[in-house]
Amino acid sequence: MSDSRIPVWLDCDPGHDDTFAILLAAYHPAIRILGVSTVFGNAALEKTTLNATSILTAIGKADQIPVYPGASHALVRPPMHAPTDIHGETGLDGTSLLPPPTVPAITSVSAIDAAAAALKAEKPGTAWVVATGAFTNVAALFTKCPELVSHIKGLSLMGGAIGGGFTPAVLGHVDGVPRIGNWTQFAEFNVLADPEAAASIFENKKLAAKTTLIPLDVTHLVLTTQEVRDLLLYGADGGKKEGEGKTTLRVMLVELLMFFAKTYSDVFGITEGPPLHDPIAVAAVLAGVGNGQHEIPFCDFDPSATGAGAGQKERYDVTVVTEGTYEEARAGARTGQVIACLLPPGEEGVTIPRNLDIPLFWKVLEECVSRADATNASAASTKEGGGS
Ligand SMILES: [Ca+2]
Repeated sequence: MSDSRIPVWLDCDPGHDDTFAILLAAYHPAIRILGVSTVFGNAALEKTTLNATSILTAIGKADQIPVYPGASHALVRPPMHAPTDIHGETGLDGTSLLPPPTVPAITSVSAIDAAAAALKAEKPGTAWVVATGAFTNVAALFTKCPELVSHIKGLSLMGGAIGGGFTPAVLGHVDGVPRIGNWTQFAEFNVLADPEAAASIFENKKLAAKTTLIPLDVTHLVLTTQEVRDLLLYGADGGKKEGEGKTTLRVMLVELLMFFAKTYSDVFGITEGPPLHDPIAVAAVLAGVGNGQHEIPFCDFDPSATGAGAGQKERYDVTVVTEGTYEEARAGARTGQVIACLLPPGEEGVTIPRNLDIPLFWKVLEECVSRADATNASAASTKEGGGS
């Protein structure tokens, strides 16, 4: 029987929200994760790599999903790491329940070569690359192996901020100044961390036509409210069923979210609950599941358009501001800003959804936590049964 699941390579920089991207990619029944590569970002590369292996251990997948350390700095810039008030000293502060990794990262082959080999082993037009950190590894992958552009099915990126009322999301204020970016007034972290990498992806028109960009304008619609945190902590039935809810994994996940909640409230003034960016980029690969429908429907048209433009698919020409240093960006330059221009109807370009089915997204994510709980429980009982 052929495996109809979607093959996915996940590049990330864990990171609180990367944790949920890994969980969704590892446990969604329609996704077959090929491997994980890591990149600098939320913390230095050694830390994001350690975090990736710890997360896979926590969800019972360490022996099945290989982790490869990738780039420790941008293509042409020094490394830029998130300040410790965003993700903490480790890049993943806020819980003591993260286990030490049982399987180390693989360093005998480079992340780029491992990703290329894994993707080429899949049938043409099937595999996705998802990136939820700086786009350094992804840009290097398609530069080294340009033939992969026609081979893959798609590229899904979490990054950028559009602004201008692209969605109704609140993007926040810092020091009383409204902003579209989460790192500077204009730039989102993953793009600013390596603007040249982002630019090289969007300049490649064949690749751009296969790319879905999930900007802050969309992720800030997906807030981890108290209700969502309760769902993740107690499960879909509120923990009423014997032996369900509040497992170590669930407590750990919610502790990570709570750390993020405080950050978003303290730094960005978003008090309803923190946005959960990265798993949305994983959810976007589920196009084509179930008779061509999204498992989690995304809206890639302007819902407010009426008349002839109503329901018209939107595709964008995307450019990135690469002028300026990180320091100049901090001082107000537009470095790392993403500029999206709507293309005429029917032209190919980057897909930038404006919304998704958010309650369904949370339901699907919780189901993945449930599956991870079952895997962990089964591993624990095997251990007990084996007497070792
Ligand atoms: Ca990330």
